[in-house]
Amino acid sequence: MPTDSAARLLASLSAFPQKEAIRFGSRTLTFGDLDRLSRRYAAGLSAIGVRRGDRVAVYAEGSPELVVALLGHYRLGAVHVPINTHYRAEEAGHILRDSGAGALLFTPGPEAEQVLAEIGPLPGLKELVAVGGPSSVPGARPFEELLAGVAGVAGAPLPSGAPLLADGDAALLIYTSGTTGKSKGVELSFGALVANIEEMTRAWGFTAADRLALALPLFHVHGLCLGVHGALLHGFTLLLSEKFQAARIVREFEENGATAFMGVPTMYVRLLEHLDTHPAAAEALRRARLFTSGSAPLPADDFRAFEKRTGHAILERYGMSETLFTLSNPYSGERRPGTVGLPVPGYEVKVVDDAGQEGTPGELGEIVVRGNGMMTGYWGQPEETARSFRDGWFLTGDVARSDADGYVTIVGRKSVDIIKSGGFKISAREIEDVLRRHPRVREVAVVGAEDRVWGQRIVAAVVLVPGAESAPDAVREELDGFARAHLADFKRPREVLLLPELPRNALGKVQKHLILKGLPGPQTP
Ligand code: MCA
Ligand code: AMP
Repeated sequence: MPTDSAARLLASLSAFPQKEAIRFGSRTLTFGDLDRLSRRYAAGLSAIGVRRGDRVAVYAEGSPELVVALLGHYRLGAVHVPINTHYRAEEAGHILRDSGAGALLFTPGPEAEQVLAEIGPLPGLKELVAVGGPSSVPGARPFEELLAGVAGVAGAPLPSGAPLLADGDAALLIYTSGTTGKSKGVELSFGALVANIEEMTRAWGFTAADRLALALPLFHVHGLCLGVHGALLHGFTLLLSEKFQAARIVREFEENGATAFMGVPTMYVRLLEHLDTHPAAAEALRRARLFTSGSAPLPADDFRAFEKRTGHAILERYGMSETLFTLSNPYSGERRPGTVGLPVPGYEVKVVDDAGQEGTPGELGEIVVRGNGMMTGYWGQPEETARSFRDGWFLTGDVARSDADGYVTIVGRKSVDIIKSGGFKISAREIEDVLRRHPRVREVAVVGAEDRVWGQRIVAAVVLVPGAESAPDAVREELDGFARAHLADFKRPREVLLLPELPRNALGKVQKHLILKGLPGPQTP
């Protein structure tokens, strides 16, 4: 029997066949179109040998086809594995290898094709599917071929009805950075996804009448889970953009009847800048029902500036790939600037000391959570999974205080090695591991410095190999080129400090806070 969770995700497809599901520029797809296309795509995938439980990786720009693919994967019971499209060969190759993906969807173009060429053949990766245009990659099938029925392969029956998937089956495998270099796969089940996204979006008053302006990437849980899964669960319309542009978001409200927007704080900085130069745009935003923010701290000043311009108190919430969405300011009730609010229904949240004991209100501690949106575990890493829990509570690594009335304020992270820039989570260790391979580099320490637009910006403190020094600008340029070649663009250090030595304590441990201390405060790039 189909279970509630998987069936709930597909229910709108048949419930609202004529209704606009996605508007993407001049294109529109109804829920009926999503139903028909995702069945065909699932049949096409099945015909080329993809089976239930297989991982299908998606390294592609946001488009309606990605929603068709997601639904097709769910119909087949294949696990959807998104890959950040900024990733270069080492980062994307790691995910393909670690997940054991049997098929990969990619957006054709020189950058992605170069990345695929650098990764080279992988034994498990049998099928490449080009989505969004023709590709010169040998053996790559066009996405349309899967929709049309695959030539030369015995036709597989169209998957019909809801899939035979249990709540505990893996739906998504999403890679996230940790403190230890390479990213880890977070396995999310249908049960966890549906339980948490339904609770969160219901608490925010979403219904089928909404039209969500969505410019978040579809390779992280913010855009993919809250945005796409929220739309599927409630039957609301997505006004989808491939890329965030403030003017485009305003147009979604002015011309396309948007009712809501979800963004990271950097997007609100950009919206505020846009309102500075286009004050009339505030009128269209004023008519909206809801603006939410998450993935990084929203500065209280930006909250207030946005409220002053548009009349909207941005609803800030908190989450993690591992736990989905666990704290949120209320929809009705006080949205308190600088805080992430109260536990989301289905979750318990505590702020605890190192022994796991809750303190008194106002005391700093680590946020620990337990509830129904929790990951199944880190893919293939049972020990790492076990280490991330204590007595059944997930250890978030985020440091916060809880007020007497339960509102939680995040003040930082336990590890300085986790950086959040523009909503992307970045491992300082991963950047250090790459830069250390440069022949001029003897030692390197990467830190996240406060930044007005990005929240944090990446700074690398570098000690050069004796005798390998050169003009500072030339060294910086070389390191920049090296970082560009090996890392996603957003992980590239924006500043390189050339130091005679790294600050260390008596035990030889690098004192990253001293590197940060030497830097100026929040900067606009
Ligand atoms: C782009 N750039 C960045 C970032 N993004 N630099 C630092 N941090 C970034 N996040 C740089 C590029 O390297 C490039 O630099 C220049 O900006 C222009 O690149 P472009 O791609 O055109 O930038 P953009 O389109 O303006 O991107 C900014 C953005 C984007 C829209 C804010 O970063 C974004 O979509 N962020 C959302 C991330 C997200 O969804 N996180 C949710 C994770 P150069 O020109 O020098 O090469 S899930 C999560 O956190 C939890 C669960 C939660 O609670 O939600
Ligand atoms: P990710 O691994 O990309 O899912 O990022 C999760 C992390 O983002 C959390 O552990 C927090 O550090 C951060 N985060 C998410 N939402 C907020 C928020 N509203 N305020 C502060 N930090 C946040």
